Amino acid sequence: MRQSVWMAVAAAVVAAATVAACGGGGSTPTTPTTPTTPTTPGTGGNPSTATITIGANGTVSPSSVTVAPGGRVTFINNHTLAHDMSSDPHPEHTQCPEINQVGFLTPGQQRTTGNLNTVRTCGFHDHNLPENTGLQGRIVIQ
Ligand SMILES: [Cu+2]
Repeated sequence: MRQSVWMAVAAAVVAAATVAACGGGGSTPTTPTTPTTPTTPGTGGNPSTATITIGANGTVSPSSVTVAPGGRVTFINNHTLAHDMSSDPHPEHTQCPEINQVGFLTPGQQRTTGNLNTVRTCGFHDHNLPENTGLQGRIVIQ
C-alpha cells in the first residue's frame, strides 16, 4: 500500500519532467525567420539596358537614360544621316570610353555601348556635329 503511493508520486514526477523537457509543449511560437531577399549585385533598382533613338528629326530621344552599374545602352539611328556617337568631352571622348563602342551609325544601324560599370553620369554627342545639342544627352549609371 505504502509502496504503491510512492510509485504514483514517482510516475507523476517523471511525467512533469517529460513535459518540461518538451519545452512547454510547443506553446511558445518559434521566431519567424526573415525571408531572404534575392539580391542581384549592383542593380540599384534600375534597368540593365536602355535604348536611345536618333529620330527622323535628327535628335536623340530620350536624351537622358538611367541604367544600373554594368548596364548597356543601345543607340538606334532612325535618321536619314549617319551619326558618330561618342563620349564627352569632345574631342577627347575620355569620360566614358564604353560609349565610343557605338561610334559611327549609318541610317538604320544600331549598336550598343560596352558595360557601363562605374557609377557616374556620362555625356555623349555626335562627334561630327559636336555643337548640335539635339544630338547630345547623358547616361546616368546608378
Ligand atoms: Cu567628339
